[in-house]
Amino acid sequence: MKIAAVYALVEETTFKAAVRAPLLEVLDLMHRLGFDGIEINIPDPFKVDVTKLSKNLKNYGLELSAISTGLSYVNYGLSLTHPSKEVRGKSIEFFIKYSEIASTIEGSNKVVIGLARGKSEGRPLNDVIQLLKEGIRVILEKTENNGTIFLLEPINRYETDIINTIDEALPLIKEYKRLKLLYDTYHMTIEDTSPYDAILKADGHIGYVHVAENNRLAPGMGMLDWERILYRLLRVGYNDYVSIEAIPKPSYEEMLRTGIWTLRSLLPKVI
Ligand code: LER
Ligand code: MN
Repeated sequence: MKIAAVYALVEETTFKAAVRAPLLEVLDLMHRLGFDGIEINIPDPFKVDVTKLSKNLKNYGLELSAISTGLSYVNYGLSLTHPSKEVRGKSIEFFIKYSEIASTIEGSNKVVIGLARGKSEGRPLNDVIQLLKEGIRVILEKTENNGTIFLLEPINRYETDIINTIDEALPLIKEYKRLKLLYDTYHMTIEDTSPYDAILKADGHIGYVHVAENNRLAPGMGMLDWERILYRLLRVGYNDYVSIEAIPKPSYEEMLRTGIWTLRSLLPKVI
């Protein structure tokens, strides 16, 4: 299993569960702590200097584990289910560009569909799901040549009302070959009977994993049983990235250090 952490490529945002500090400082620390990759949450993919970013990651020996996209929603209000066709179109354009970046930078070639799916905003849920499906269909069609895997993430009810559980995500995921499940321990602690059971439900469909405690701090700073989580992931055949998506408290340095130590020290036990 490989370990990454989420970094927000942005000066200002209300998004809390990511590292936010000067990029080179963060890359240097992650390299020294033994991280394999970094997940980058990018607000506007058209404003990224991809060559420079790619070079920086390479210099510090880190892969791009995935691109997350929630900041396009948090910072600019873009979503695949927005009531305005124009805004939905813009969100689709962003996803196509995210996919281009993911396939250019060395790494997993994966793009997260998290908060940028939007919210129902009072519309019938079925109609909103249709919009989401249509958006995903267009994105997959237009990115066919680069083979990017898209990751649909069930998110807890306090952040969205569209797809909160694995059971709700699976029918959609089964419809498309390049759409996989993003299992997030924090959201499943809120939404499922337990985050451990959720892994069994997702059997065979997990394409990526976000890890944080019940309180959304780094693994090791809360109540979850990480040995059980890692063991179950391996048992259902998931052996790729686990990406720490946690609130950087007491400091981002401590969050990264405790997170990777907790996970790394358990891995030899569960294999
Ligand atoms: C995004 O990966 C996520 O987990 C959301 O909860 C963003 O807050
Ligand atoms: Mn997540």
